[in-house]
Amino acid sequence: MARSLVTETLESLNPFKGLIRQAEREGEPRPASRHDWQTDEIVDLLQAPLFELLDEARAVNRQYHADGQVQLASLLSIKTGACPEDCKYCPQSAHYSKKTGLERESLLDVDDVLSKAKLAKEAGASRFCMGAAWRQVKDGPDFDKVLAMVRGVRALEMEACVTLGMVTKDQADRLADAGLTAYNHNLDTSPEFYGDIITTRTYEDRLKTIANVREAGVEVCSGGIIGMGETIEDRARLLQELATLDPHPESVPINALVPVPGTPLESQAKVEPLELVRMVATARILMPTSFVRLSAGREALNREAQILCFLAGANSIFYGDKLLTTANNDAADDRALIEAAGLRIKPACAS
Ligand code: SAM
Ligand code: DTB
Ligand code: SF4
Repeated sequence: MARSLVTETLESLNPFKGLIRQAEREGEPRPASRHDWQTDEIVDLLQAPLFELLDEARAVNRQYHADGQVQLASLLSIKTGACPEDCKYCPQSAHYSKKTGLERESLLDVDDVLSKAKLAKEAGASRFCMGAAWRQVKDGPDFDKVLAMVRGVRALEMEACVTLGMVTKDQADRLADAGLTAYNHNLDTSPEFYGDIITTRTYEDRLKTIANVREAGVEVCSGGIIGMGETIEDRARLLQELATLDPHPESVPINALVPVPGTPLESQAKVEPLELVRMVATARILMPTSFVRLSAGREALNREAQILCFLAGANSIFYGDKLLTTANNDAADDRALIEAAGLRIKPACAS
């Protein structure tokens, strides 16, 4: 289709640098995913005029996710607290437990976990995510129990995801053999800001675990957190790191900091909802095929802000009244919200 003079004029006037290509794309095949996004391109997207950014994210969403499905992922902490890492945002770190007062709990029994997974499926979840406050996986009886949980969740014909800290290639292979769908390991923030947030393991450690998971043939779930005091460049660099992975992570959780009392980040200012909308929209544009999950911090959003996040390309949420240790939105409210937005719950399947 010929480019109109109006389009060209708008583009030449617009700081968004010609990213408005929606009309030109109608009927065109999907462009290949890019893995070479530059930091300044991503900063431009993050701070584009809001409606321009939303238009672009909507265009990508229409091309790649026309079915309007929202994935419901239920989350369970299978081993809580006493983590040796010092992540400044995390209520489960042993470094802050005197101040947070969080009680540690040892690994749950397989049957208890599977009965919770069954309830989650009955409530409409298609994915069950299990989180352990470990620095890394250790071979032995606890890991064997986690493998049994994964097998049990898969037998319920749900997708199974775990987040257990660092894993070796051999451990990732064992998880793959148990049928694991995805492994969650977040980059959390930019490589430059990372050392201000976590000192007990490196960005390279994180990337290595992600590579081990990918090599084992398990899907990668990796995202980050906004609201920790990072700059817009840090947000761009986080998204750039994620979008440089080839293939892109199949799931990208976008968390807004939940400032838990007793953690070093307890006094951080609340994330402005439109900042979250911008982060979601930019992730959608950069990683068109991924599930972009509106994650922690959703409880602080009103219905309209959540709908804006769906409009911006979020197509997955954590579902159920609890995240790991903090509260999440009411499940019935979420089902009503999805219906009000004209979206549909992604059905469970054995894939
Ligand atoms: N220990 C494992 C790890 O760090 O990979 C798994 C559990 S950890 C709690 C999973 C993720 O939850 C973190 O990477 C972080 O992105 C997110 N998270 C933890 N506490 C949070 C908070 N207070 N607000 C927002 N996100 C948080
Ligand atoms: C992710 O990115 N967010 C989830 C999940 N992956 C494991 C965890 C959010 C935790 C929020 C704080 C808490 O409940 O302890
Ligand atoms: Fe431990 Fe994970 Fe919390 Fe960091 S985010 S303290 S690794 S549970």
